[in-house]
Amino acid sequence: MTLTMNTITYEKQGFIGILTINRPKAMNAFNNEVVTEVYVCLESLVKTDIRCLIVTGAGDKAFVAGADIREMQHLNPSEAAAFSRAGNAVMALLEDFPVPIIAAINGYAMGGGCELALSCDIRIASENAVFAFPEVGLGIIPGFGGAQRLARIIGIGNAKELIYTTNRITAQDALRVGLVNAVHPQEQLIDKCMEMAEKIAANAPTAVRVAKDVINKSMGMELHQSYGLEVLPFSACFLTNDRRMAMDAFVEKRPKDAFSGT
Ligand code: DAK
Repeated sequence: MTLTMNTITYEKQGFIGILTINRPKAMNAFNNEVVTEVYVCLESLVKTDIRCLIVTGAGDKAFVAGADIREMQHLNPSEAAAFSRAGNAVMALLEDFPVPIIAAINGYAMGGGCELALSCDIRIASENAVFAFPEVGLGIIPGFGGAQRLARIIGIGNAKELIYTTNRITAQDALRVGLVNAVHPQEQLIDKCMEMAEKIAANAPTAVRVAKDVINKSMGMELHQSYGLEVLPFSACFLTNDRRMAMDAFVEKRPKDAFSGT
């Protein structure tokens, strides 16, 4: 399936989906139209057979350079609230999306663009990627859950430094603080992300989905509250043909079949 809208494109290769924010002339900045189209696309993918999704930006300069400042400039408070609600709905949909999402960060990831990446499961950057939270320099704060997610991912001290100073950091610095999982030359970025996506897609689909759900749920809990969270999901995996096939193959010392997702 391929899908082309005004500001996004979507294509599927095997079990991997690739969603591209496509406004390169505006550094793929997030306006209302992008937010709406990303939401519509993601919703339409929830019930498909994809096993991993890659999100990236068009061109070789920007992943997403944040919210569209030209559009935000004219928002009144109620329009700002509507933008906020729509943007947060997209971030929640990404975070709770049933299969893992890899952000392929191919350039500037500023403000809302960095928040978009933070809502994904795994972040892989190209060497030219630049990260920053410019919001307080524009008289606003990160509005798409960035403050909360950033502190959880890179620690509260690093998050506060980035948000209060609006400093730009390189891909290597992002790697050092744990903001991204890996850095690759730009021309290899999508191939490296596809490689990881294929590895994910080759594993038992139900188990991967359940693992994502359990990890996400436990992040909002104290450790002692999350004990036992996996009991029911773990037992549900025992209903799958994939679990039976993989365990039988191990015990019978033969290669596994491809996982069927059943
Ligand atoms: N919005 C609109 N246009 C943008 C843009 C942006 N964020 N970023 C770049 N562009 C446009 C530029 O205006 C320029 O357009 P033309 O002049 O050619 O028409 C074109 O993209 C190319 O940009 P530059 O000429 O500036 O390119 P450079 O290579 O020199 O610089 C840059 C690239 C990414 C460093 C620079 O463009 C830049 O600093 N961009 C702004 C980055 C930024 O401040 N982003 C916004 C962060 S604030 C909310 C939730 C979330 C948010 C807000 C509210 N609510 C809950 C309500 C999020 C806020 C943010 O993201």
